[in-house]
Amino acid sequence: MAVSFTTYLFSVKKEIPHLDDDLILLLNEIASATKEISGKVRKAGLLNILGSAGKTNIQGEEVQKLDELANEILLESLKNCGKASQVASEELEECIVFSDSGYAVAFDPLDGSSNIDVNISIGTIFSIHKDSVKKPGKEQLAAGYVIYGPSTMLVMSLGKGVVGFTLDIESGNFLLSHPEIKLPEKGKIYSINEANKDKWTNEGLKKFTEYLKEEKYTLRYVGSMVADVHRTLFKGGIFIYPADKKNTNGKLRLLYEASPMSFLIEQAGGIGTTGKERILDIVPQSLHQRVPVIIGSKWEVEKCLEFMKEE
Ligand code: AFP
Repeated sequence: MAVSFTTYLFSVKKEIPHLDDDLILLLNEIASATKEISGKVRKAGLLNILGSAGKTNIQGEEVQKLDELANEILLESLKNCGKASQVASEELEECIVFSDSGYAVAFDPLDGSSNIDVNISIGTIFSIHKDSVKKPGKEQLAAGYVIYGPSTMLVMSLGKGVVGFTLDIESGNFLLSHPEIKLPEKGKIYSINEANKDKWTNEGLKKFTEYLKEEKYTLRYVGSMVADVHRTLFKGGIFIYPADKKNTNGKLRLLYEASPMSFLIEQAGGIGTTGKERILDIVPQSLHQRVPVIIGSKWEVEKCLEFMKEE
């Protein structure tokens, strides 16, 4: 039988100095919580948990019932495991502080909410720091996501490459399925919401997407960052959510979207930038801070920056 998530963590413990028993316990709690969320997502239509919860969150977005449920499941797990010092969530205005030392967790409980009711891949994104979530992404101890797609996969980095596990429904275990995920140097796919093109503030970016079309790239855009980044990790290419006239700092949140995804992309051999700076160098100023996101294979991101600089 393939290696389970817990066995894998203990097997790499000696190679990763910061991977102590408390962090292993915390990661296992996140894995268990996402298994529970996966179960809810897979039969959401039968459980009357589709649709809106009839309220808006700190982002001004309509909260879906599954957003709320996923948030509660993760909060409960993190509280019970007793290893989390503080927790920040897309669905919570403020951080919840459990203690002044321990592991600080930031998460997007259900990324891609607009796709929930139409049964398109969604996910949970998590980022783990020591003591406080307000640290630059390069100091993450662990980051990853769980994608609820045709299969449920957990993709993670502990700062020594990227690894993937697939949820085995029979045993209920996340089993090692992708021991070493490496981003192709160059791809043939670009991912950006081109419907916003007229609002993009950088003309060079518009020329870049036209250039990719001439280069016979194809466009794929799901609208769930987890799904669009997962595809980019495996197929290569580039995912972009730029600043535009509406979202002048971009739309995606630094702590629980841009930073953990950039950590994975860099660990897999790619680049994560705002167009002006490395996303993992940014010192967070606020909990729900937004940043422009350009992440993916080296070749495409460097080419994109060339076009954006010519602007
Ligand atoms: P949430 O619905 O969880 O906020 O996620 C959606 C998202 O933040 C991210 O997953 C997508 O990449 C992006 O927004 C989609 O935004 P557009 O609908 O504006 O393209």
